[in-house]
Amino acid sequence: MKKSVILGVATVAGLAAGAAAAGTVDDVKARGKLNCGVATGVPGFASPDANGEWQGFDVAVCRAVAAAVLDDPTAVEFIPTTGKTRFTALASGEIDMLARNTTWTFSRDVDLKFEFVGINYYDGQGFMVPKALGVSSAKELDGATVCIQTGTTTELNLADFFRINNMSYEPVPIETNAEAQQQYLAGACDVYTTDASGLAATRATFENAADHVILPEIISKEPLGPLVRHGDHEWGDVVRWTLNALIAAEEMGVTSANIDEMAAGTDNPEVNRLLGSEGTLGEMLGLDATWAQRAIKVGGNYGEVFAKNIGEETPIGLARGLNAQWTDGGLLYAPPFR
Ligand SMILES: N[C@@H](CCC(=O)N[C@@H](CS)C(=O)NCC(=O)O)C(=O)O
Repeated sequence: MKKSVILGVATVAGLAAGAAAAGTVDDVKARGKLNCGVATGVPGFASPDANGEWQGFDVAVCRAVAAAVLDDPTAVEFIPTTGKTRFTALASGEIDMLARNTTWTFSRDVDLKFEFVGINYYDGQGFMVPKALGVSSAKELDGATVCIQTGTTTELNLADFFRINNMSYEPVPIETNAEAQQQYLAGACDVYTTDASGLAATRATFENAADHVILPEIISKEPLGPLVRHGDHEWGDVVRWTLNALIAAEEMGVTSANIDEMAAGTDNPEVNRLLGSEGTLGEMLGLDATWAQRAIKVGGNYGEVFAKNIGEETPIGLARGLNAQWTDGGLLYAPPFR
């Protein structure tokens, strides 16, 4: 008798945990808003424009998910997070997902219990120095003072790099990219190190960008991507396949210019499944047939989002590089829509 009571309690507890863990899609729908964690400000990736509207490459992922789930790309509460606060914000449920220059690592997955749903930018850590310092390689940085954002992989890679090369450095710990920029320009540190994309974004805002050089060494792998909490697979699937939809759309030639025409039906069955004129992929995801269409319409396919926010025609000027489609020699490779 006692045993069955205990079992009963355990089962209910298990179910309750399952229900709570599986509820983010429903929570977002009930709230009518997606709580999306972003950076405090990295131009091109996530920053508010002159009208206070969040813009950027990471912001675009939040808006695409809101469009897919809520049919409204503006139904997003953007929650700025620092390197230190981002994981607590996600673990506590303050945010539904994090889309913020965040590197997929073993310990963030296994120990912190987050699920990276994909990679939206393949990056690596670099160094920026004032030209006047006369340094041309990171191996010449022995004894340098280094501005470094706390709670990041950057901090750890820096320690590894200097150790491997038998060099010493003095860290100048900072909390946000804005603070790093300010400290670096004020000469509080000789070097600013972060993800190379972040260096390009930061340098683009300098009055005299040409006075600063990004050194040739890339000392780490920084696969950046959106993440959710472990345990809620339905929600993980929604975010994962929304990102994949943007990537696949580029590969399949679906653009913001032709999407309405293609949505009516094409002679490519995978395009039809992606855009919902064939098959039931939306239903499988707990959404409707046109979820991916809405996600793609917000800012276009992955390539359009890249070009508009951080690409070579923008002040940030990033080349596609590793972030080209696999068909162009890059690493972007969305699994099949079938
Ligand atoms: N990718 C690294 C570093 C991420 C990071 O915090 N980068 C800085 C420099 S670009 C940043 O995004 N700052 C945003 C902010 O301060 O708002 C990580 O995941 O730990």
